[in-house]
Amino acid sequence: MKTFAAVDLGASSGRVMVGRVGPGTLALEAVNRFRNEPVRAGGTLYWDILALYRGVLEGLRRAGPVDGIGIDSWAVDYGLLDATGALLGNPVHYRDSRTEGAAERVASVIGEEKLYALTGLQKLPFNTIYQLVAAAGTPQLAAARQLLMIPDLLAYWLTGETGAEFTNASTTQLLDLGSGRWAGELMTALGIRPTLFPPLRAPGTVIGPVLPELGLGTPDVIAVGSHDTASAVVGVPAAGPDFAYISCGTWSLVGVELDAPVLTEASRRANFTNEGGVDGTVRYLRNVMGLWPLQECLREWGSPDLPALLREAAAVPAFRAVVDLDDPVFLPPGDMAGRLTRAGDRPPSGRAEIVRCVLDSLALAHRRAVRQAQELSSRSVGAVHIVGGGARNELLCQLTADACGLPVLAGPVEATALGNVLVQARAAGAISGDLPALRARLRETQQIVRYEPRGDAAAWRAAERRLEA
Ligand code: ADP
Ligand code: LRH
Repeated sequence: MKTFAAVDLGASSGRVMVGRVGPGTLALEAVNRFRNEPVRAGGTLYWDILALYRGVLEGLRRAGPVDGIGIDSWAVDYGLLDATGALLGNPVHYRDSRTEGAAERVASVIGEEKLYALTGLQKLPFNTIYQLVAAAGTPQLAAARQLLMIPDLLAYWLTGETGAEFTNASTTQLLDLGSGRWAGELMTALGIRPTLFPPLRAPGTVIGPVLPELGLGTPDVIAVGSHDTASAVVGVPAAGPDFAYISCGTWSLVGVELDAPVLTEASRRANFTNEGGVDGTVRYLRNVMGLWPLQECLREWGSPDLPALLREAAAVPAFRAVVDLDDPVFLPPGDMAGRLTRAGDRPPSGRAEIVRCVLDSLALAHRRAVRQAQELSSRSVGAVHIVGGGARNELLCQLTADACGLPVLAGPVEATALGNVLVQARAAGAISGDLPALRARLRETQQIVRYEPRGDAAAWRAAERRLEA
């Protein structure tokens, strides 16, 4: 039996999990969970990176001796290091407003069609490329010698080694999809210094041993799919290739797994992305607003009991209010209940109706993305897997099955940590096999709940038409 620590930092919370892997065994235990609370200071929204690092260190201390450590986190954000290796300021949160107008500046240098052909990425206002263009000319960027994505920054603090893990690098929109290398010419054309970017490293490679002075022993830190969504998709317990996944937490990442990117004009217009996955796969997906609006409402309402609120929402009649959750108006934090109320064609009133509005609307957005993913990639789908915290939301899982007209297989909730552990375990020789083999192990060991679609297709079509009106 071998033991691996998975550090998984989501936008709403972080955790350190211990995974035990042996013949027929894959067991996961949480040793530390901590909230991820951004801080606004001087008008900028930051991640509290040192609080997160403290949570990681505490988790690794509690984990005890392990055979490997893997780190994943949300994508696109980074820390800058100066010439001595010191962190230059707190990493800025992707929901900060500094990127306003940056996409237009990039488009004036490289056309959107060309950028899509080169990088395969959907246009999200907070992609690293736009963040760096927004930061152009700041003394901080001028002083920077190295840019490390969040998981790579934590790995640097643990090992002293720098590098850029491939799956997360693919979310920067600064990676050449064809060659799998940094897009140096694109960077130069945009005034971004290519020397900021360390060499790429593949999931499954050893980064280095933990520094002895940290008092955690010296296990190897192993590169995993360090983009949390890459690890989550490894952790989808699918039986064959004909599945769609929804990695459902702060975001819903909705798509299919492919062997090759889809770079058609229709795909670009539908804002589908081709992110780099583990074992050379392509995560062909769309970012749907996810449970973020619900999280923000709960924050505003002083964190009421979520299961109780979901029971009340289940009793609200369907489709009283629906909103287009793809609208970027919902991206920033604050006044979420107000924005939802103003956006609905029939304004929801009261907490239960607002929650129901979010869930009906999210199921509608899932439906649209699952359908588009199939159409655009020509991959037909027999079931939808929901993994992540959203798999605990029975109402959302059922509504998604209804909306998609497909069975939903919900779980594991901790698919990301499981994907992280599996890639480490394979690198360390504790298990072997390709992604289907890793997923077979998940099916044998993890609890999965099945939701059958209830046949009210006409009602979903009618609700969809209300959004189009
Ligand atoms: P992230 O990685 O983006 O931080 P998670 O995968 O941890 O997100 O999922 C967090 C979400 O899980 C929360 O927004 C919440 O809606 C949902 N969730 C957590 N606990 C429950 C629960 N008991 N019932 C229903 N949903 C839950
Ligand atoms: C989910 C996620 C997603 C990105 C977003 C910034 O946590 O990594 O895949 O688009 O955060």
